[in-house]
Amino acid sequence: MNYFTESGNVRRERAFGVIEWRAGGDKMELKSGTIWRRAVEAAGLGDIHDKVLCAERLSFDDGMRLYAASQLNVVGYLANIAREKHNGNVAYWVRNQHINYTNVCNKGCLFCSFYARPKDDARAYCMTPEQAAQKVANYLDAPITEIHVVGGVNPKLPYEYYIELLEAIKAARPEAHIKAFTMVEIDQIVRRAKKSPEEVFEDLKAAGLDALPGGGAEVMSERVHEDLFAAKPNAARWLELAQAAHRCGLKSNATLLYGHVEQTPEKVEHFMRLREVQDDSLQNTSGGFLSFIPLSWHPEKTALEHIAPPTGVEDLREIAVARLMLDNFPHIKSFWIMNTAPVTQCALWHGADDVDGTIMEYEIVRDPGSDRKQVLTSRQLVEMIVEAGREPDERDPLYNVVSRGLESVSSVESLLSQRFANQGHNAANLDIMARAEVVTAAQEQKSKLSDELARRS
Ligand code: V47
Repeated sequence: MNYFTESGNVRRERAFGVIEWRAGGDKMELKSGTIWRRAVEAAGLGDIHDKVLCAERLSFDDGMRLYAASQLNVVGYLANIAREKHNGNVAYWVRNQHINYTNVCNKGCLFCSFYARPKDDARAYCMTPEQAAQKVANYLDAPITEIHVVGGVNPKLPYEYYIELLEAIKAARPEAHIKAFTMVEIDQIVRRAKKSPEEVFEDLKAAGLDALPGGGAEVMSERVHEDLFAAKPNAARWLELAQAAHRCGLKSNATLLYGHVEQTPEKVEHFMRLREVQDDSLQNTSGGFLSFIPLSWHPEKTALEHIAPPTGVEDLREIAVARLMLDNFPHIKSFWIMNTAPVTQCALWHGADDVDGTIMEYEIVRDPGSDRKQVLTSRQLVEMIVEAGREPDERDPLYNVVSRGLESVSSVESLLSQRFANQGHNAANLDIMARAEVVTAAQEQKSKLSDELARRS
């Protein structure tokens, strides 16, 4: 709306600010007091807004208040300011392939449905390096740039297995980056190697390792560690290994598993600890952590199945608070497998700048009765971003831009559909691949929940 003020100035009000031209002068002033400012103040977050505008660091208490604020849209608005400062209008996606090389795990985490006990579990599997390489070979006609490799902590695997696994994958697809092993697997590999973490990272790099995924720290709280994943290395060890990786020149990600028994101060503490480690690495390098991924917990088939999963609304708040607290992390990812495609589209306006990728197959969270394929095609990822009003950029795991906008969206998906048809995958799966939102049964249920919540609010 444009109008004349009493002093004859021309004033233009927009949701993002007020611009005023003085009568007879060319000076322009930007004023606060906008619709959004009023909403932020009504939510009691005016001081945090000021800090976000000046890129001033938020405190532990600020983090607690962002979780407590009743208006998600205000928290999302603040996160979006930070998001656009870091990444403008761009939303990243990646052509990737996940390989979960073994589900055998001796950690027994109560939040997990993926693992099989080392002894007498009919579900147990472990790929040989050659079988993992065959998985890579299955997708050679798709221009994948990232191979994401994680698995359980399988006590039978010798050090050489991990080296050979990387070598076999690299040989099958030399041009792709390998992003492999959470710090929990690294802890196990270091023990098997009987070497220092630095020596192990150098060996793994020589075998083809390019970067490390997040995962494994879950939530940095001794209490939750004791209750849900006591057999895993604790937060201090996870951070120590991440720092060793960064010193060896490897980039890594970090995650937070939320929505189970954790409490808000524990999540804020998680951010504070990650931020501190990233500060340290920024003193010597361009920063060891690349992306932070809040992981929405899926209770299905876990020992904690009685706990209700987080809603889409909660997922958006996690993304937003992460963006605001982790001011030294370049990227915040909304992993569509966990969050669903529609929630991920909203997340692009609540702090996220990355939707992850094509995935292909995912074992850690899936409907046990369904096919293990969980795919979004490159076209679907790009359409999802464009429909949400952001500019898609395809990236590799190190966030080098591979293609911009719609430039590289080809007929990859029809190639994939053909191959799946040849391999006898069922019609429902092909139907899923053709849809704009690809969601597993669990994810569909979750998005129904968030629709219902939106209708009630
Ligand atoms: O550490 C296990 C989580 C993680 C469940 O770095 C579960 O780009 C939800 O770290 N519900 C592994 N989550 C996955 C991971 C990851 C995923 C996507 C991208 C990146 C990246 C990393 O999965 C585990 C654990 O926190 N997890 N069980 C569950 N039922």
